[in-house]
Amino acid sequence: MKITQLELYHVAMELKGDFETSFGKTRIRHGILVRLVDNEGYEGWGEIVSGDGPWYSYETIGTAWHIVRDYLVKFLVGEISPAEFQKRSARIRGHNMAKAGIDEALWDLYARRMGKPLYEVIGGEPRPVKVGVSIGIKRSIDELLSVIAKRLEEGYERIKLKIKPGTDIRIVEAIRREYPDILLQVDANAAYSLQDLETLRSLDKYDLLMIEQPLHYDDLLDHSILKTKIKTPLCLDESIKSPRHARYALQLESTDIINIKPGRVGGITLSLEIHDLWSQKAGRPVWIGGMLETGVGRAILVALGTLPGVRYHSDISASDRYYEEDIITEPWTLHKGSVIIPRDKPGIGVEVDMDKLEKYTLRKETIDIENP
Ligand code: OSB
Ligand code: MG
Repeated sequence: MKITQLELYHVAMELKGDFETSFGKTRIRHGILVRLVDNEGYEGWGEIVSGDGPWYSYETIGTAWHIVRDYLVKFLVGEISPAEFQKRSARIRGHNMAKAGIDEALWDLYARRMGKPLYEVIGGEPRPVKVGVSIGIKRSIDELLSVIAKRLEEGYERIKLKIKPGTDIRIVEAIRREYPDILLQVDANAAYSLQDLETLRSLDKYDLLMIEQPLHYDDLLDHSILKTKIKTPLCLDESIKSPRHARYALQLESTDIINIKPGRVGGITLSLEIHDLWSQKAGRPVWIGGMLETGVGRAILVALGTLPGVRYHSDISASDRYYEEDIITEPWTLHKGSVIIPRDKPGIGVEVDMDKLEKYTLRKETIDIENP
């Protein structure tokens, strides 16, 4: 396929409520939508999940725009495929979120040209995807309990709680008292160190599915030490930045489970590599993580959620968990059994509502691939 045009949209969408993690609070969610057009008029969409600041990772809207505009577009010249893009863009060190946006749009375009749904093209199974909901840090336990009650009523069967030092044992204890049997897990977003071993160990009592990224965002070694000292299964998010990191984590025994986020690891191609290494070769479970994506990014998560190695509920909630209004024509909805159903339409299976997209766009740029 031959790409003729690339469009970037910096969107700012207000979340229904604050989303607070150990690294900060988000109310307006920033992201970049990527649209590619080929010489036959097909389009492909991707989403760059870098935030408004270097909090979850070092990437920002500004760095991603720069990397796409000044470097990645050059790799789109001539005959291109998702695999060819990997080869060409491997020269760029890091900037995985920027690369992921382009990689995803290429996969969408590739699948639309074949007239097949993306999930099928990447080797997924035609089945609903089990999903849960990620709940931010709240001001009080009462507020947290009422949010959880609402989410359970909506049909989410698995709850992920954000924790940080001082807001951990107390809240898990309160939730377990109210709900002894729900599927519950916690995510620390790198807020602890091995000094906090006693706190982390006391979570063992609460029958958690896993604890996600308790230690430093770059760490694989301390996690391997922690893993021998606690019973709760460990899951890594921030630390697994590439298939290489997944291999290190396996060798070092740093974690039981990996949360695969296409944005964090550089896109679909690399997500598939991590999935294959961790689940096919190592026989360990993975699940798909989210970054508060719009319906476009969410569609990519849904496709990845159908992969055979995904054996935990994924962080892919319905559009209305995040936004009053999504930018796609048919928002993602939750179905009975806590599932989201992949769509049997070509590519990512959603259409962007261009009026809505423009409404939330702060900045747009169109680049002619042959004459950038
Ligand atoms: O650590 O998984 C995380 C959102 C933004 C940044 C990091 C994380 C998250 C979530 C939300 O937990 C997952 C989602 O519902 O998109
Ligand atoms: Mg996480």
